[in-house]
Amino acid sequence: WRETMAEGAILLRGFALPFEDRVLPALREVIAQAPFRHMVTPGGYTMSVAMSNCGAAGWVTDRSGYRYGRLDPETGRPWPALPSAFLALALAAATEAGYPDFRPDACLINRYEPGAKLSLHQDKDERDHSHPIVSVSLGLPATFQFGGLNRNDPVRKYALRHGDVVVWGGPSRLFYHGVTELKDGDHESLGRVRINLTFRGAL
Ligand code: MD5
Ligand code: FE
Repeated sequence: WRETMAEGAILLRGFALPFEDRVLPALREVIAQAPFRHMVTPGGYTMSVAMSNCGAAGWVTDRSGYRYGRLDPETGRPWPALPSAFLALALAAATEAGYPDFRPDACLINRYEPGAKLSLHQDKDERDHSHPIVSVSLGLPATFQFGGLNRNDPVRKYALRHGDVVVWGGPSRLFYHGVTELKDGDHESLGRVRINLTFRGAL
């Protein structure tokens, strides 16, 4: 159940399953306070993935660029706090992967509906890239693709399913990655969506 995808990238199959009874209700509370929205990229494209955040900071994009901010631009209020169930899951996964000191201050929540995708990109808006990113997959399965440090490096594909957790540290922290168009399906607890939680040390 523990697999190395690349140097520093550890896949923990089903690691989130024991947490799901606490994580799913907490997710619903966060989304009630900070609803999913389709953000616009600096280039003017509306993202097919809908996003929200919780924690001290949240990731946002608009015509002026990408950044982390303490306020939800839609409501003008601070992002909801990280639920204790989210934090417990993130810390347990980071510890399992060899990062016992990881203390996330941001959790980006991605919602994929059938057809939604995330094009190949790097995550580099965080201040300190020595912190790992902990990624939790929930709901419908997705094809995740990741390459290397250069955009044109060859990509490998992985199926990520409900309950899978990936800890991205070391060299893989800055690897190019994306998610292909979500296939339709019906997940028993989440319905026709994939949700991905990414825990980050942003500030
Ligand atoms: C997702 N989300 O499945 C992914 C999971 C994002 C995003 O990419 O930016 O919201 S995070 C995957 C990730 C993070 C950091 C490094 C690498 C992958 N990697 O080296 O491949 O919605
Ligand atoms: Fe990413």
